[in-house]
Amino acid sequence: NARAIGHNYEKYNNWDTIAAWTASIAAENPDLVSRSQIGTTYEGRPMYLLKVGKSGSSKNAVFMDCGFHAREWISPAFCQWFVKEAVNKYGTDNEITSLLNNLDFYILPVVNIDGYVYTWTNNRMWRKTRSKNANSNCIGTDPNRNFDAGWCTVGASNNPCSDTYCGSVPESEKETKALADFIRSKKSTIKAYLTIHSYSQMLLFPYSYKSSLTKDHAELNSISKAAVNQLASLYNTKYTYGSGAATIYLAAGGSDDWAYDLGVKYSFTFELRDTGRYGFALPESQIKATCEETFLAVKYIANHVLNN
Ligand code: ING
Ligand code: ZN
Repeated sequence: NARAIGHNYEKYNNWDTIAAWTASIAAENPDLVSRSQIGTTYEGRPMYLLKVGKSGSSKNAVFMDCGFHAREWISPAFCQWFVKEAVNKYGTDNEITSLLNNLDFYILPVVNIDGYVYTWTNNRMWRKTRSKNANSNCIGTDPNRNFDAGWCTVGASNNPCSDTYCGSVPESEKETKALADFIRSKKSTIKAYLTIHSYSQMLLFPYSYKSSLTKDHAELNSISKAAVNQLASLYNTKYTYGSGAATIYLAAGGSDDWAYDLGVKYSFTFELRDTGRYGFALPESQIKATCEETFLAVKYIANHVLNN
């Protein structure tokens, strides 16, 4: 199928192109990739999920999502890159072959599809979903304030006009509900949750909704240190790391904190390039290097999951 073969991984792709790509990458790699739909967005778009891994019984899984926030375009670009690298290197690269033989990767290339479409058509800097709010003319909820983890207690707003509006209730958004339902349904096999944002060059782990440290803090901190060292080994890109509360800001309702409290120990938020020069408008010329370096960090975490 020429569509995925000719897919341009070094450009930002619109939703129609990404949706078509999910079909063709699965069709071209039936032994490694399968596509399902975990839900439908507020505006009615299908939320496609790719399962990447050699078929086998009772495998543990890593879940990774991209495109929570509409304007963070480098994030969906990374999910596409990740799937391409996995299928292209399977069978020749020993490390990737072993990862795909022993783990399944669930990849959700765009969570907030309606918002992503809106950044292509109306407002490049849109962040939230596109759902209507009762008693307000303002649109949208911040999907990363909409999870049931200290919901709306800190670093979030109950004003529908705010960019960090937490929503009317936890999982009020069809998109966050679909994601949470999927993870709950596969709770026993999902060992890692990775959510890809930009920008700031940080690797964050729970908690963000409170300042106290998790019981796994020492382990998550040492994984993060090693993962950012891997990332920097390629182009010397510097990442900071630590709990969200101590590293970026106190913010409740994030998906990584929710996944961790559900029992997914290896729960991380990536904040990809850059540190503010271009911000959300990271030039396409940086897609390749950003994805290559990030791939090393994700691979490190996946190997840790496999060996622990
Ligand atoms: N940053 C994240 C945000 O949603 C974050 C930081 C991570 C908050 C984890 C809460 C939990 O604000 C970006 N750039 O979106
Ligand atoms: Zn974000």
